[in-house]
Amino acid sequence: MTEATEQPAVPDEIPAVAAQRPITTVQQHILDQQRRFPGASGSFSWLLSGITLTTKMIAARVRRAGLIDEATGAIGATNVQGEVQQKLDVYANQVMVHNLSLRESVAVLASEENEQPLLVAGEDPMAQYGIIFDPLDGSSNIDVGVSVGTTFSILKCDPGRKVNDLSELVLQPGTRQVAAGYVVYGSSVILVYTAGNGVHGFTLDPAIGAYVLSHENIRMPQQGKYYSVNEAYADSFPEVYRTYLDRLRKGALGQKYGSRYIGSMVADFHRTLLKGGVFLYPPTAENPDGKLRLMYEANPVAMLAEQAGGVATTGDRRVLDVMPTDIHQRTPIVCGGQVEMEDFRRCTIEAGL
Ligand code: P6P
Repeated sequence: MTEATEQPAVPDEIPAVAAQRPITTVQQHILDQQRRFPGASGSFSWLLSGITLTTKMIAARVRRAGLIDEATGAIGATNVQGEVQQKLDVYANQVMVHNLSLRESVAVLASEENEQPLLVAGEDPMAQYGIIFDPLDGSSNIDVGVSVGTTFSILKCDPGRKVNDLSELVLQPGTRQVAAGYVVYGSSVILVYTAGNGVHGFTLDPAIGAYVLSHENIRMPQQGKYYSVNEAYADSFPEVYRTYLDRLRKGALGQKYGSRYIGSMVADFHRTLLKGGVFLYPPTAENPDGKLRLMYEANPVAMLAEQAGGVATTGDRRVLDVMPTDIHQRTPIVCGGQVEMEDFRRCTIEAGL
């Protein structure tokens, strides 16, 4: 029988807490994940480092909103969406495009802030990914200190494919996402991502400037306590939504739900992901197709929800199955735990939808 090898003693100079709780950074986590996929190159982790670097730069500026002129207020222009651009919208978009363009595996970038996608591949054979993102979602909340976020969706694409319009390279259903995630700039800065193997959260440790694993393998609770919707538009919601919300308020699911609505999708979804419940943005009179964008808001959120055991629909079908026709197209979304979403499905059936 071989001599059991002595476990090497933990060197004295490592503080006890470090020995008890090893730090896992997001880069380490990605590399560990990639080891599960033979043949996966390190290009994905290098690509993701472009996103983590960008969001650290955004976080640094969000944290100083109110102290520096560059971080608050509007620039006096509107973006392709016709929305007033905040200074931080422009900054966040510039750093996201710059940092990701330097990653040789990136072929195409599509941003909420740019009408058309950007081809950044050049002739590099390594270029295989398209990244669709909202550099700063909910930016109108910055001046009042409310959480904002960055969202991203990563697809494989072939920059060599002859297309009439660059959008064709990334107009793929959400089921084709190879990864998706967000960063919420809230009471702490948290990166949440999935590469199809569960959902994992990393908190930015300002002491060391690194995203450290803090929420491994997040599971959305089967049932929560809150619904999250902008009730100001309730009169114009389709009837099935009003019926559903009424059921939640009156205890039809075994408890009377409370309401939480921050008005920043990333923050409202992050709470739903961790605590359960349901987040919804229904069709309204002002936005008959819903307000949220399919490619860089609904799809990332839907992939995360499903990977965490939740459900995400457009109201009548799975978000991830929608075949997009425009990178900025909108969609209604209902996204939550199994219990809430089963009841919503039942309401749609009873409504004959
Ligand atoms: P409303 C922020 O502007 C945003 O795009 C999402 O982050 C958020 O969920 C939604 O719009 C809020 O819209 O109409 O409720 O103000």
